[in-house]
Amino acid sequence: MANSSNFRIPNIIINDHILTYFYYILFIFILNSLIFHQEIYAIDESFFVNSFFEKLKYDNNSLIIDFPNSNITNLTNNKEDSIYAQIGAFENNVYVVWQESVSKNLPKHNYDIFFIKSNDKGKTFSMPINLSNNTEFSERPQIAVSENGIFIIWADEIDKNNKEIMFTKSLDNGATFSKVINISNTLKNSNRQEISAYNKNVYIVWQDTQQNNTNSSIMFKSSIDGGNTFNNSIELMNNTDDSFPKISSYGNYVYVVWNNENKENSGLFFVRSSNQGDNFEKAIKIEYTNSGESQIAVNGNKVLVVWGGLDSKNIHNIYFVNSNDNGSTFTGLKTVSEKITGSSNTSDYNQLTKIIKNPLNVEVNNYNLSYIVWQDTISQQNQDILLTLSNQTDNNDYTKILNLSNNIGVSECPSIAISGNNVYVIWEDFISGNHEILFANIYIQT
Ligand SMILES: [Ca+2]
Ligand SMILES: [Ca+2]
Ligand SMILES: [Ca+2]
Ligand SMILES: [Ca+2]
Repeated sequence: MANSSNFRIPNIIINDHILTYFYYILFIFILNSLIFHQEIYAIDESFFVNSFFEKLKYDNNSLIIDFPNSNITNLTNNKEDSIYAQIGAFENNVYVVWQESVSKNLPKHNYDIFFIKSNDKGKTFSMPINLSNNTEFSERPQIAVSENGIFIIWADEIDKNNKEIMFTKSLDNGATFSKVINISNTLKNSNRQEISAYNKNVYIVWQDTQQNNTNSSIMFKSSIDGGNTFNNSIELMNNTDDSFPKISSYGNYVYVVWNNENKENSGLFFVRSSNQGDNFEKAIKIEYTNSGESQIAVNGNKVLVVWGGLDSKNIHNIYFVNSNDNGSTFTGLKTVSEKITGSSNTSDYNQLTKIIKNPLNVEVNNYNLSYIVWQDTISQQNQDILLTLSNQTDNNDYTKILNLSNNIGVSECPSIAISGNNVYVIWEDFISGNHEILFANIYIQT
């Protein structure tokens, strides 16, 4: 009996162990399939290396190349109104924020700010996190990413005449976010916010507008401890009209650009700080006339300022200026049309100026290449998302234009992020009767 017991006991233990192990494996399998089914799948970059990129590089028949629809991912895919998405990237990570209606169980019209992330260069995305999760109308999220964290802002309508800029950050790669804080904290209407981050430095600009007044101030606020504390706000300019301040940073430099439609002082303005936003030099006017909503991107000492039109102002081309000395001096005015064709006297130039009809919501990113993405009018009913790029190091001209959305209906409000050879563009599209956030991963072979 003793022998038999001795023989059997270990067997039972082993069986129990195997059973426990089996249940564990089963549990993991079920958990995995649950998580997996909730993830969003995007396309693989290998496609582009073999076919799309070759077409982009060698197709001489067309100035505009259609991006394949089959390689666009719907990131939201819900019945809610999903709009105004922005994207950030760092190493293999891609982060997306957007504004979405959350009408369920609420007496009033409400939107919240949602966040998703990918850890595999946009192949799969996590489930959304609601960052604002409040009853105020939450709008226009912006995102900045550095090796020190993910920094996100948006505007909450506290009451009818007062919006405030809200801030949250994640220091664990988007797993959790800090308590939301009010950055602007003024009685004026605070909106049109933008954010930039460099290491632990976080910089925010917005527009503060007095009640019943179109004139507004360009406001700036900085943190040099990863968004734990913020310095007092600085007013960069007052008495501006229809301004859309934009911000970028690198090293100790902080750069801000904005448009001013106020007739007394109209133009495109640029100002920089060389001491992490402690104070700013005198603002300069980059362009006196013809300016619209601008964007700015920085890589090392290279500064690129780009602008298209406004809703109220059609300027028929995309303009830009470069600086190679941290914004001390800028090149003369250039247009994307002439940079692609090399001359304003060619038929290609004329063709391009027909393609670039009314560029809006221009976004730009500076890496080894610089990229410009915008929304443009294809027909009365259709707008599409267009992208072009240039090789900065060789100072080459811009290449062809890619039509990324390439669909019927209004595609609008693009945002771009770059990490390595991956260029990520998202935008808002009206498909199946509601707005969705669409995602394109353009693999650039260099
Ligand atoms: Ca939707
Ligand atoms: Ca809300
Ligand atoms: Ca305010
Ligand atoms: Ca379209």
